Amino acid sequence: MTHEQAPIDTTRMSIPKKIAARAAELREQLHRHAYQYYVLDDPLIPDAEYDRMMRELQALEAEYPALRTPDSPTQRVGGESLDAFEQVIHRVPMLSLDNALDEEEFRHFDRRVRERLKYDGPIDYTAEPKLDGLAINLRYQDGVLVQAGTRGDGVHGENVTANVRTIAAIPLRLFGEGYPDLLEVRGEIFMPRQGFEALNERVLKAGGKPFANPRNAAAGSLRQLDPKITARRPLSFYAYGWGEMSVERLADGYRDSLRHLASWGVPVSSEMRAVPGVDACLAYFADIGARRGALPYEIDGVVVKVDSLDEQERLGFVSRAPRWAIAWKFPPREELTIVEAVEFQVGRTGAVTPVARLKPVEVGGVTVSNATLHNIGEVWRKDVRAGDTVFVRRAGDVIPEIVRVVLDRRPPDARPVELPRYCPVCGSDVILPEGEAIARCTGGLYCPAQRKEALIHFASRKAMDIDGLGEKLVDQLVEKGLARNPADLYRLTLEQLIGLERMGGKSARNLLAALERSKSTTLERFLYALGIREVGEATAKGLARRFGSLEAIEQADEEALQQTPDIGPIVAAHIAGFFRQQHNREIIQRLTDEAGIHWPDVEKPDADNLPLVGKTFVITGKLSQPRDHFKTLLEAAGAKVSGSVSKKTDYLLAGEDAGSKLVKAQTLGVTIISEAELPALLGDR
Ligand code: 9MJ
Repeated sequence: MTHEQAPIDTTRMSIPKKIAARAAELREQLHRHAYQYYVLDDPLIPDAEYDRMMRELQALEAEYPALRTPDSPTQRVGGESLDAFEQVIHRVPMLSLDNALDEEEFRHFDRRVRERLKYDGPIDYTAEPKLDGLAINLRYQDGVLVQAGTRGDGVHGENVTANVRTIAAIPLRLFGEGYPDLLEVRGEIFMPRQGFEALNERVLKAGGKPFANPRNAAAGSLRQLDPKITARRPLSFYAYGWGEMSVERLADGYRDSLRHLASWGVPVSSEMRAVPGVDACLAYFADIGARRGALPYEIDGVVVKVDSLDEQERLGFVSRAPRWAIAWKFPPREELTIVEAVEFQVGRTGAVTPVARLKPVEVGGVTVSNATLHNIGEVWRKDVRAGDTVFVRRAGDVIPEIVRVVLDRRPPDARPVELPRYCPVCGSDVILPEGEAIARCTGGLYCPAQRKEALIHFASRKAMDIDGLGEKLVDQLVEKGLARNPADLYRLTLEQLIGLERMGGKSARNLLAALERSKSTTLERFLYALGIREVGEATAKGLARRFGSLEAIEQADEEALQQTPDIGPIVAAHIAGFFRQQHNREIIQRLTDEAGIHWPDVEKPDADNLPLVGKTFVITGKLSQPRDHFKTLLEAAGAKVSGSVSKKTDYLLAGEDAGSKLVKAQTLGVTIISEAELPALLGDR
C-alpha cells in the first residue's frame, strides 16, 4: 500500500490576516479605479498600475481560493460556461414603456397626465435619452451584486449574472454608505457605437456575419452561455430605475433617486435633465435629436418621466406600462419602399455606379427617392431588381442605402439587373475585369463625366508637367467649354485665357509657354498622362521599355501586354479597353500630329541595351513603396528578381529592418545597395 500525501486543501486553510487585509485593500482599490475609468471616464492611475494590482489580487486568490468572492474584480474575466440560463423571478415586475411617435402623441400623453393629476400647470418631468439595448435587473444584497436578470416577460427573466459580472461599468460592489440592504437597480445594457464597429470589424475579419445594429450585438453578447465571450464584448450600462428594495424609497423624486444610485457607483446618463412642461420637453427632444449622431451610443428617442414619486403612484399603470412615463421615439430610419428602376451613373474616375430610383418614402424625417448600390457586385449580391420591395436605411447623414429585398413581394417578371455594355454618358465600352467589383467606362480621355479629372491628371507634375494648369483653371476651362479633352488644351489662345477669372496677361503667357514646353516629353510620361486605369508611373515605364513605341502598345493585345513585368490580366484589360476606343485614339492622334507632342525614341527594347541584363537582385526589408514596385523597375531594366540570396545573387536591395537575407548577403559578399542607390543602377537621370 502506498501512502500518498493528500493535497493541501487551501480552501480550508486559514488565511493569514495580513493577506486577507491586502486582498480586501486591492479589491477596494480596483473597484474604485474601475469606476473612475469605466463610469466617470476619468482614470486616476495609469492602466499599467491597474493591471499590476489586478495581477497581484489574482495571485493572492490563486494561492487562497477562499479569497475569491463573487464581488472580486477578478471575476470580470468570465467564469464557467453554462448549459442554459436559469430563470429569475422579478417580485416587482419590470415595466415596459408606451410609445409616442410624434409631437401630437407626446402632447396627448402630457394632457392625460395633467387631467389625471387634476393639475393644469407644467408638470415636473425628467427626460433622458432612450437607449436601445437590453433591460436588466441588478440585485444587490448588502451592497454586493448577487444576481442579474433580463426583463423576459416582465416577471420571468433569465439569470445572466455570470455574463453581467464581466461588464466593467456595472459595480460588483456598491460604494459609500446608505444603500439599502436589498437594492435592485434597473437599467439598460448597451454597446457603445465605437465598440460595436470594432466588434463587427473583428467578426468580418474572422469570416463571420456582422451584427445588424448595436442592439442585436448587445443582446447577442449578453445571451452567451460562455461568459468569456461576453467579457470580450464592449458592453456598458446606464441605470434608469429600481425594483425590489428593503426601503420604501430612495428619495421623493426620480432624479434624486438616481443621484443616490450614482453616489453608490452606479452609472447614470449624464444627459438626464429636469424638463418642466411640454415646451421644455420639445426643446430637449430637438436638442438630443440634433446631437444624436455625436453621442457615443445609439439612441432611438427620449424617455420622459413624471419626476414626483407620489404623482407616479397616483397615476399608476395600465398592464405593464406606467402612465407616468413615455418613450418618445425618433422617426424610424428604416422604411419599406419600391425600386422603380436601377440606373447607372459615371463618376469622375469612370466608375460606373448603380443607383436605385425609389418610390419616394420618408425615412428618419427626410424624403428619400434614390439609394446608392455602391457597385454592380453589390446589386448582384443583394439581388436588387426593378419592381422589388426593399428596406431602405438612413444612418446619420450618409446617403440612403438598400438594406435588403423582401423576396416575398417580388413581382414575377422582375429581371436581374445587367451591367450596361456602353457608358451611359459617352457610349464607350464599359469593362468589368474579372475579380474586380467596380465597372468602368473606358472612354477616359473623351467621356464628359471624366473630363475634369482627365485634364487635371494630364497636366500634373509627373505627367505632362504643365505648370500653372491646376484644378481651379481646369474647372473654368471645362465649364466655359474651352477644353473638353487634353488635345483642346493645345488650341487655347491668349485671348481665351485672358478672358478667364484670375488670369492676367502674364499668367496667360506663362501658361501658353508651359504648354509649349510640355510638347517635348518622354513616352513613359505621355503614357502615364493618358490616365489609363491602373497605369501608374512604374507601369508606364515598363510599357515604354517593353514595347518601345506608342503604336506597338496601341496594337498589343491583352496577352502581349501581360508579357510586361507587373502587368496582370486586370491591368491588361484596362489598357486594351482604353486603346480600343476610337474616341481615345482620335484624341491621342490630335495630341501627337496636331499639337506636336513628341518624345525621343525609346532605346530599342533589345536586351543588350538594358542596364541590368544578366544581374540578379533580391529585395528585403522595409522600403518606401511595396516590393512589387521595385521588382517592376528592376525587371524593366532587364534584371532578374529572386526571392532568396545565393551565390548567384549580384545585388541585395535592402530597406530598414532587413533580417536574415542581409546577414546571408554579407557572408556571401553580395553587393548591398539602398533604395537611394537604385536610380543610378537603373540608368535614370
Ligand atoms: C431606456 N430604454 O433608455 C426606461 N429607458 O423606465 C429609460 N427605459 C424605463 N427609462 C421604466 N431611460 C421602464 C423603462
